[in-house]
Amino acid sequence: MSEYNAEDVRNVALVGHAGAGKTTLVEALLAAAGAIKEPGSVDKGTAVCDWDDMEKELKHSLDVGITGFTTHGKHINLLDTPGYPDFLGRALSVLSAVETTAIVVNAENGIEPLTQRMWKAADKRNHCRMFIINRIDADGLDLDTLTAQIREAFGAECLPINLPADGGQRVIDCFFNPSGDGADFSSVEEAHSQIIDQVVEVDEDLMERYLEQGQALKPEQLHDAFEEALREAHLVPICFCSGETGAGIPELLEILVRLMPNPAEGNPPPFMKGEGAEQQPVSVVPEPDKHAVAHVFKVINDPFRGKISLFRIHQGRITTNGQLYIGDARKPFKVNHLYRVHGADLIEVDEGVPGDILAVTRVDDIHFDAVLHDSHDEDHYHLTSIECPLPLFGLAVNVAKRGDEQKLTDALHKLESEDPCFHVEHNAAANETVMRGLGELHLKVLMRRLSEQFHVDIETKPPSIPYRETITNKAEGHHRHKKQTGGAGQFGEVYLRIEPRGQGEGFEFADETVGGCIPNQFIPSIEKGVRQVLEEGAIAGYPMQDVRVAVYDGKSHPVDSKDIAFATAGKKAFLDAVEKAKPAVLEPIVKIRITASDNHMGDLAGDLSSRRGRIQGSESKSRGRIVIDGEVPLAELEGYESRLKSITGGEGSYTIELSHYEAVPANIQKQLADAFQRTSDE
Ligand SMILES: Nc1nc2c(ncn2[C@@H]2O[C@H](COP(=O)(O)OP(=O)(O)O)[C@@H](O)[C@H]2O)c(=O)[nH]1
Ligand SMILES: [Mg+2]
Repeated sequence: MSEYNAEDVRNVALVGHAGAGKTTLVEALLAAAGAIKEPGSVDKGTAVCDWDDMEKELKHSLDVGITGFTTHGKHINLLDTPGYPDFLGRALSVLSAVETTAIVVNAENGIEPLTQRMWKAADKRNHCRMFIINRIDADGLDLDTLTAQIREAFGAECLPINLPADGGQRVIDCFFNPSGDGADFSSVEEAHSQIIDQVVEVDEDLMERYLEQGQALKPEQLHDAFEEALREAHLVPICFCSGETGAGIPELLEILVRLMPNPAEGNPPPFMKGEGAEQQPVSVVPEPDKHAVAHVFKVINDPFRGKISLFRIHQGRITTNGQLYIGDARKPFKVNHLYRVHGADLIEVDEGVPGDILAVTRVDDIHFDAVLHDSHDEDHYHLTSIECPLPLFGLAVNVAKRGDEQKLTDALHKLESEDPCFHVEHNAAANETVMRGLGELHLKVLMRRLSEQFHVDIETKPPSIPYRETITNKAEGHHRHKKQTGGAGQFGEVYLRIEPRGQGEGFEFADETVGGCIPNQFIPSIEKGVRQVLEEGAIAGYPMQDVRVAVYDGKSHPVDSKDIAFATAGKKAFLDAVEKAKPAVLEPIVKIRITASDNHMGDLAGDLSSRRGRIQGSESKSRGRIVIDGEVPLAELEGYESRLKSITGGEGSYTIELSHYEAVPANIQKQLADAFQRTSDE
């Protein structure tokens, strides 16, 4: 039996930029709730959620850390996430397991890139949100201004629910028991009435009692309206604390216990049934007596414990010895053991209720994002997925020792299954395997796992750039394929027109022949020939995109015309047309955002323009920081990480995302075409 019910569960993801103090906060909360004797430390390698060897060594979270504790009859699960943009995929994927996203802000640094990114993600997911301003023990803070900045960036619905006092040494509650003075800014009274005003706006009866009858409302009377305000993001509480000194930690705990939503109070999870245009939203509710429905938000391939699959129960109960289906599978697996997660430890339990976050081990068929359920009624269910950024940092990998190829493939496959932002692709044109991630650190960490956990030694090199080909003019092409050698001959003749389409519009093929000059059955053969060129490229060996091809005339032969003859004629007629249609090689252009100290602005701008980049804007941040936005060809970013570190003395960082494709300069197009000529002549 579970020691608590669904309504007692609180699931909270701690998100925000690296260094904000999320992992330290988990320690402080665990200690305040009595779940651990004393808080551990990230710096000493004793924190519950930074348990991995590499995390201890780097003193930073690289992956999600999960723990839970029971206090005041409530069970609180904390999902600690990494704050480096490199590990964004891992941070984003836990959002499907919680109702509440708590965005932790470093009081000294203020709003940082990941603060904004995670706010957007929580907003998309319709999460109840709160801000935790941490590290209020630091000297020389201006928390009044920071609060104003947060309200300006994220809306006036963000309101302090407690206030720092005595220069951040303690925190005064402004909601449950608002009394006392000495707040470092604003006043308890003002903060209290701002919150109440905001909450009563979602409930007319309450509003009337409060505004017209002047009734003082107790926290209990406000509870339902408070939850509604959270659900609608009509209220986003801001609270203050220091994970280091413990100031504000009991207050934060009280907010989690008494105010943050239980599974029924949060917005319902976006479950869908069916695929594509056919899919329909379905209701999944946190009631224990319904069919079980759980969602796998993370899998870990552990060298000792095998595959660990972490899931959140959204409906029904899951018990040991029960059976669960994975997605649409016909055969269930038996739940031999169920575990709760506490950092590195798996603690055996015999039952999970709605809202619970649990794990099973060694069920190899479970994959990331799978839905587990105990009745075929819930076949074809899936949870709307979280949008992850496209991984653009690539490295071509090869085994260092011949014979290890299969080992490498298997290991890469496992890593890919754990991380939504890590992709492995095979580039047939260049015959290379390319791994792609969100940043150099991301790939570095995964490479270490390849060697330490999977014992594969690899060699890496920069990957070929994913160029594309297209045409820029209309043209016509013709080919007559005729072969007469001994026995049966081959004959097919094709005339076609091609024209460019808009970027992203794709390929279109049309049959505009009249009078049956080409028998119907050969039209698909011609398309097959054209598609072969699209895949292999016409001028430089890269896939061709955004073209319209219309076959308008041709000839056939009653005996010698066959599939192969028209495929060849189609291919060559298309190549003939491309040659006259001003073909172009396109390259990926990325949006780049660089964060650094503002005295490096000049050097960074100069370096970017030497890489054919352009700066589109910059914004000054507090403490002499600057954020620079620009565009640059992906091909020019080779080695950028180390260049940036050397310009900024190690402190600068950057992120990229795909913007669009653009024609390469003529000299580069010539180089690429010449290289293609050479390899195809070999
Ligand atoms: N002064 C101070 N330092 C803190 C506080 N919280 C965390 N730190 C330190 O900040 C660094 C980063 O903390 P960590 O918990 O790893 O941040 P995370 O990246 O958000 O998980 C560590 O050196 C912590 O000891 C705080 O409230 N005050
Ligand atoms: Mg951390």
